[in-house]
Amino acid sequence: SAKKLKVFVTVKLPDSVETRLRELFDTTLCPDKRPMPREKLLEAAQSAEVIISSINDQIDADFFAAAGEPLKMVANFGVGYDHIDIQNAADKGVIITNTPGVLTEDTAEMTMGLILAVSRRFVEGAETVQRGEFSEWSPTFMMGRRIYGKRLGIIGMGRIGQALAKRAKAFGMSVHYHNRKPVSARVAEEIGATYWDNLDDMLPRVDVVSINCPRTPETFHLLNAERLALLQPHAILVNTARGEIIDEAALAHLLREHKIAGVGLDVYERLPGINPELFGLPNAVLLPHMASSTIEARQDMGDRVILNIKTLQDGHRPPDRVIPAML
Ligand code: 8YV
Repeated sequence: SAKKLKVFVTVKLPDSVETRLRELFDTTLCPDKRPMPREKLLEAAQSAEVIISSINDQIDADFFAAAGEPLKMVANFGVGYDHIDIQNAADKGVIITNTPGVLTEDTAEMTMGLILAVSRRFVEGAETVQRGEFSEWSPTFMMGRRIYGKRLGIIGMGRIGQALAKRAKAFGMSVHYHNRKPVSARVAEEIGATYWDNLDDMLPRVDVVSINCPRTPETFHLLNAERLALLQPHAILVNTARGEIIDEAALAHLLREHKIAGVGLDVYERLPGINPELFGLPNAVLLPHMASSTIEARQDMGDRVILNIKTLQDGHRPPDRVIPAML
């Protein structure tokens, strides 16, 4: 059998995944001190053949400058790879892989949950009870807005957008979407969604907006102050993609001015350093980047990472390779 690859892991993974990694490869697990210091990553890059990275690591030009001759691949634990300079990786001949497909349903589930949580005021209601402040029911208490019959506008109709579209349809919403191009005829028939070529035309015409596109140079601050201003005052916005797609300061301002009805966010522009203007608002449901955090998805993501490394170790082309042309 092939020589075991020297693998370095930058994050704590589920125990079962770590066990399998140690069986198959010459694995160095994530050091106990977390978050892992940057120097540790750069040091590991000098001798490792494979690095298992996460969104916490900047796999940038400095990383590739520090990387040693042995480095063959960075296997990202996650589908989004906006923290990886894939052009630089390609220039250096380093393979980049991600984990597509295995967290689609989980992320779509959480997005649907956020839409419901914001429109039906789950968090406000639950906190009211927890504080012991629910003692008498009234018909006008905690009124939210139904999502049945409403229009959902999805930005980015890839795997996750499509999984969300199916769920939204089952809840009685009509689905609209903006994407670089319309989906294939087969997908269009399956999801029954209306395509908007121009995002600015879609935004004022929907009740709920969900962001499900990758973060690329083109989608950075896609929802800037001007675009956010196109939303209707009763609209809600949810983001389970990447924080940088929304201008967070502009969004906080809009919420405070009651120009939109609510937001559900799982991702933020900077960590640490969520805009404090978002805090303390009853109509902002803020989650700690947990849309793909299920026992099942984390296992499947680990399996996918392992499959990619094992394939490389066996001398073949890893299945989930990402290349600059995909941007
Ligand atoms: C992960 C994610 O939790 O896959 C992604 O793009 O954002 C999440 O599923 C995170 O990226 C882990 O690296």
